[in-house]
Amino acid sequence: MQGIYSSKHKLRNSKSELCGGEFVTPFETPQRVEYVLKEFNNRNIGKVVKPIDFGMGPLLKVHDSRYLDFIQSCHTEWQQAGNSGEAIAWCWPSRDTGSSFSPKDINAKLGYYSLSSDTSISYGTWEAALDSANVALTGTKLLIDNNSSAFSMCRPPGHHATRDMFGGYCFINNAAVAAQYLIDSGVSKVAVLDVDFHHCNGTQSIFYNRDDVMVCSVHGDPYSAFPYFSGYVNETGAGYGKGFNFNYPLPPNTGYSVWKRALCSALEVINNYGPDKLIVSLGSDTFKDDPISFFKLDSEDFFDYGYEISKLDVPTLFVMEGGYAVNDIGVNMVNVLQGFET
Ligand code: 5XA
Ligand code: ZN
Repeated sequence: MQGIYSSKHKLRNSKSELCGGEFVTPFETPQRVEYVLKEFNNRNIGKVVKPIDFGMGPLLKVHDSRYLDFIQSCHTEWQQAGNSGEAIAWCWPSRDTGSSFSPKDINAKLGYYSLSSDTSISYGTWEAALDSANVALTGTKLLIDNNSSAFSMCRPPGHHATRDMFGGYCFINNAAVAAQYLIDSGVSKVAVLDVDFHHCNGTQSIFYNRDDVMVCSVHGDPYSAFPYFSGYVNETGAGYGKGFNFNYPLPPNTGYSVWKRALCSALEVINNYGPDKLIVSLGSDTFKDDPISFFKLDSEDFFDYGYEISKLDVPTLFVMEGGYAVNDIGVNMVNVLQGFET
């Protein structure tokens, strides 16, 4: 399996995250991908290639153009407004205004285009996010050209980013951009399986009305976990998408046997759908020592579920999402790939 890696991810190196009422050093650090790359190479999983530049076209198929302009210009605009720290949203449109208000002030734009205050926009964020999408798209192209599987070492992650909102460390929805690119390349049916600890609110919302991209997610119950406002069982799609969205929320302290049962239910649903290609949003924050999550998976469980996914026998693109136990992130992520290749 080939890997796709860009050193430009290092440009995303924010210094501030609002967590538990305090500013902390962000959990989503540059080290994460470096450890994954190291383990991928140590275990000789495959060749590692650099991303191709796909331009803005594939991103505009999934995201609002004003939103992308905002992410691109935000840090500069923030500084020009006289701010010295990183750009952090702090004021949101009130739900009862319900207007199609177009924000002008940088503070208003931050609130308008964000879904949480954990994610600052720092120097280099746009460049890193753009190349993270290219990393996903290059993996997608490998899937199309070679009909083989690939691993896109995306950073920053993407699955919380909606059509026009950033948050949860995500700016461009890499998995959604990849899925849309597959559809635009003539693939009829794509499934996205999200195994990150957190519900993929962004991916879900982007494809919620569609039957050509099925979305299944196994995650921490949003009654107790970010993103709190989506990821419930009754969210099953709408319109043409009715019956093409599946959520498997699980409670605190869930261990592997229960988690695997939910995964296998999702795999059965995907198998019945019969996708031509599969995208796995791969987060290792289901690990027992993850600092911001509450599942109890061990490192060897990652190998086992990689094998379970391989039974679908569908060309698969793994897109890196979350996972913050940095000392174990390489082993856990690469275990999935090795289990898949067994
Ligand atoms: O998958 N999403 C994440 O790992 C980010 C969660 C952010 C919570 N502040
Ligand atoms: Zn996560």
